[in-house]
Amino acid sequence: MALAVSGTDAADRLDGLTSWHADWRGLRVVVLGLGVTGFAAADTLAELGADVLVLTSSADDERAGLVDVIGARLVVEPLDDAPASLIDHRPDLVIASPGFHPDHPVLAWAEQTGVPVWGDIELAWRLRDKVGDPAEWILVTGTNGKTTTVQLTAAFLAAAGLRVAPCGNIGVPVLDAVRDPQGWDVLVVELSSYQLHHLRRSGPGALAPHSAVCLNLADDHIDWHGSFEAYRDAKATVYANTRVACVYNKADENTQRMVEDAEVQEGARAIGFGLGVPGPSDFGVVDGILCDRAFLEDRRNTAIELTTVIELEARDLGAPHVVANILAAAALARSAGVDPLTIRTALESFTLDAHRIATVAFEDGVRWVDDSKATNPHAAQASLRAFGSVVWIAGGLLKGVDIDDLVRTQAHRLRGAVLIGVDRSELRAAFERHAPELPLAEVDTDDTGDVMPRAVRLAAEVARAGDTVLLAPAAASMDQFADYAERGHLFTQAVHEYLKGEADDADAAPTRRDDQ
Ligand code: UMA
Repeated sequence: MALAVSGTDAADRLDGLTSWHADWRGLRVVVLGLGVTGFAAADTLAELGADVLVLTSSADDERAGLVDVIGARLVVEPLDDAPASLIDHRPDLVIASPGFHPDHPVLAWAEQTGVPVWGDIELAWRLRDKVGDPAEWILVTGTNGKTTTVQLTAAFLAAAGLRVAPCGNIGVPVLDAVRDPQGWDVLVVELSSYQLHHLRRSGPGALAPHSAVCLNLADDHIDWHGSFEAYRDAKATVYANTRVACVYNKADENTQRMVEDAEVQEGARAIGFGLGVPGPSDFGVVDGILCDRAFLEDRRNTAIELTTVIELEARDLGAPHVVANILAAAALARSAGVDPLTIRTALESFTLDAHRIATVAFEDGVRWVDDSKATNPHAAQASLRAFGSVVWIAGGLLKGVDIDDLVRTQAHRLRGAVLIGVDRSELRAAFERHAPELPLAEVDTDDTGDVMPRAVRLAAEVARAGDTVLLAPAAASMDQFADYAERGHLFTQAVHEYLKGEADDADAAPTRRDDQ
């Protein structure tokens, strides 16, 4: 029987594991989950010689089949409790995939027994010296706009000739980026609140990013974190130990306070961004010109032009929240030395991902917009604000957040609303309270294929020339769709079919005598 290492020895050993080239051999690790994160963690640790057990309540067959090949073991079981396989493995360390809730029985067991838990992001940080000089890390979080801001920042850095990898919550595990043999100059890391929850702010595994931003903060994932305060505290971790620039949103006090309270490194600057006139050390907008008033010598008296709102509108990038994302990304890129002209040039070829405030049709004066990515009230509010008169398609899974304020503050711009999804009653109640006169229609089917055709028909009945029919559900999609992308895709398809049907009907209609 192997001799048990004392708790102190195990902790000392883990403290020393801050490099790819450290000795990870024989370390007993339990990896929780076998999604993209769990697989990347198991693969990495097995390559380093650790003794890896993957525990998960479900796994797809392809990944499950590969666990053996990479030299790890897999146990698939319900995980309602700490299973015997976990206890028998006697782990020195648990690596939790982001989706594991903080109260998960295995994490509760780890806490009770004193076994450290790391997220995949800490593991990746410790291993960042695998290929040549470690890349700089730029961190992006926030309730909304993370992925767009990561893509913008990466586009600006790439246009400046840097080797840059967007990764993290965007869908590519940071461990995959760190292990890429080609090496990178900069990783632009999107962090979810789940990933931030598992990060420590000090000690050997604490991140020290080049720059960081929390774009905004609003109710989301409250069911996961337990309270808004816990969610906010997780998000605030993004700024810990920042070395160069802490970028915050001037329109969101929470983000400013996070920067004020953050323990950063000597010399790190606070840089604000916002849609108003920038102060010295800010990014903002003056007379339709986006400007940098932070990274220049004479910031008291001058500012540098980055681009204009008109140019952005011409490229479908003019919605206020998109302009805010561009300012934040420009601040991060400028903090890394990218020049203003490079940013302007990169914007000329930048396009938003699908389902983000995308105009999918314009017919008879009505604009049809797919913003299926607006999965919470804060995102839906930003979307609604971009238009004058709106027929709003809303609803889905509300994830425990309050919809009341959104309905109250946005009702004035609505021509009507069409409610979809399982949490319709909460939305309906909010409309009854704040806009009882507003035309309201409901789609009560659960049939995935039928929801959008019906919603589109109902919306078309109320829409007038000059209106926008906006899918910005303010809710998650999983009650009726595989994900927000499927929801947006089915909406777009339904819009095109509806408009085609209308056109065919018009063609087929007998010509009236007085038209001749
Ligand atoms: N699992 C359990 N028990 C649990 C939870 C999960 O056994 O209680 C298992 C599942 O059976 C599965 C695996 O864990 O085998 C899934 O792990 P995961 O949910 O952490 O998902 P990954 O595939 O590892 O993807 C994660 C992020 N997912 C979540 O945070 C839920 C991805 O973000 C991210 O792109 C990826 O890591 C790489 O970093 C997705 C997301 O929805 C896009 N994020 C949320 C958001 O953006 O709102 C936070």
